[in-house]
Amino acid sequence: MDKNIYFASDFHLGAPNYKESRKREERIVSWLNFIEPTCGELFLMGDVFDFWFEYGTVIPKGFIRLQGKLAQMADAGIKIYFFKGNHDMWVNDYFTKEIGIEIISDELSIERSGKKFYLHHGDGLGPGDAKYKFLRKVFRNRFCQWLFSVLPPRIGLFIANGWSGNSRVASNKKEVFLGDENEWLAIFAKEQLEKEHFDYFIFGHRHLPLDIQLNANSRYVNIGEWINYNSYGIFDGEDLKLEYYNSVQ
Ligand SMILES: [Mn+2]
Repeated sequence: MDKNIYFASDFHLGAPNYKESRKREERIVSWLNFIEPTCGELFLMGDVFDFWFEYGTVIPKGFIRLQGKLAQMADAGIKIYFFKGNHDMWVNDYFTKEIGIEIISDELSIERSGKKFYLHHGDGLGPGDAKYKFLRKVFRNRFCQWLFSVLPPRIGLFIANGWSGNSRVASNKKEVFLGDENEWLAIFAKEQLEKEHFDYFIFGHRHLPLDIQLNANSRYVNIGEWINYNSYGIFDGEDLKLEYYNSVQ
């Protein structure tokens, strides 16, 4: 492995308003410029957009700088993955056709330089949150998606923006660490470890950068979000690190 692998999630572009989102998008593009020379693979691990829905021939307006930058990186040979988050699970084939991005619907396990990674956005895993787990089934149901798709975008996006307006990003509620024993994605990871070894579990969704030792050989790293933290994961072939992007560096 002669280049690094980068992991980032929860940009929530579009929220809480156009101005704030544009500033964040420029910060993300600046980070992509910064990592590009050392980037072999880029994992965008969900909630890149606060809302995304692809109609048959129409996509939401905006986010053009990010899309242009990703297209340029992909054209230069960088492999890019896009995980469905709970806010942008309605991606279809646009980014694959247009940019060459690989869409990941649920978990992905990979092996790089002899290390095993378990990757997932993090939604709907572990104990609790029965309400969301039910909604996730509805949101991912083909028939429900078809019903939404036949609404005119003006109405569909109005509903979606109302929904997003209630999200954690809109209220910018700061997440609090619950302790190693109570963090539900740590609980989920420990359950997985009983079945199969992984060196690293990487999730987003928590909106809180975390680095938790699960046992002597496994860690759970949460890559945080880009509203407050600008946090990301980097694997250099030896070890996985949680870092923070400072745009003035
Ligand atoms: Mn999120």
